[in-house]
Amino acid sequence: MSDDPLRPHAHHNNSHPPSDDSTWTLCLPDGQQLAITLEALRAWPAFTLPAYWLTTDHGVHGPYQATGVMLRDLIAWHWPGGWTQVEVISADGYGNRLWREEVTEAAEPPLLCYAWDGQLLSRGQGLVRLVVPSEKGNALRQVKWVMLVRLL
Ligand SMILES: Nc1nc2c(c(=O)[nH]1)N[C@H]1C(S)=C(S)[C@@H](COP(=O)(O)O)O[C@H]1N2
Ligand SMILES: [Mo]
Repeated sequence: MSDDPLRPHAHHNNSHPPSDDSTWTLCLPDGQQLAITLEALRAWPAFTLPAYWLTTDHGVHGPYQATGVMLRDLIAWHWPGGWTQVEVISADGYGNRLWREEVTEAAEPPLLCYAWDGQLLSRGQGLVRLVVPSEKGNALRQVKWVMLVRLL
């Protein structure tokens, strides 16, 4: 969709964290907003992708064992009702839209990731970071510094 600012996003890589705070907000279809701290995220059941390659225009990093919470779990725990898409937006205004099938039916699930190789990510590394394993282009979907997850 050419009128969708979240997809595709203009190619840009900000390498400086826009803030220090890794707390993000989950916005539900009924307007409820829940602040999710890093501690809360880490307390939920985690999932580890065994080999995540970050493919960017400035090189390929990896493989990492990427640990986080599956987006589909987070949604299921908070919203039993219907939804069609989820917007993941960062503190620097970067964003990505995922359609429901991409979240619930992906063989390798999208994660809100907080650790690589068992080490907590630094804010500079993008904490909390969206990992979309199916995207192997310019890392346009690998949103760093997630600030808002809006379910629609
Ligand atoms: N919040 C945010 N996330 C972002 C970007 C950005 O500018 N802001 N750039 C994307 C792009 S284009 C790339 S190549 C990767 C770079 O990730 P890295 O800095 O960990 O290598 O982050 C992606 N996620
Ligand atoms: Mo990129």
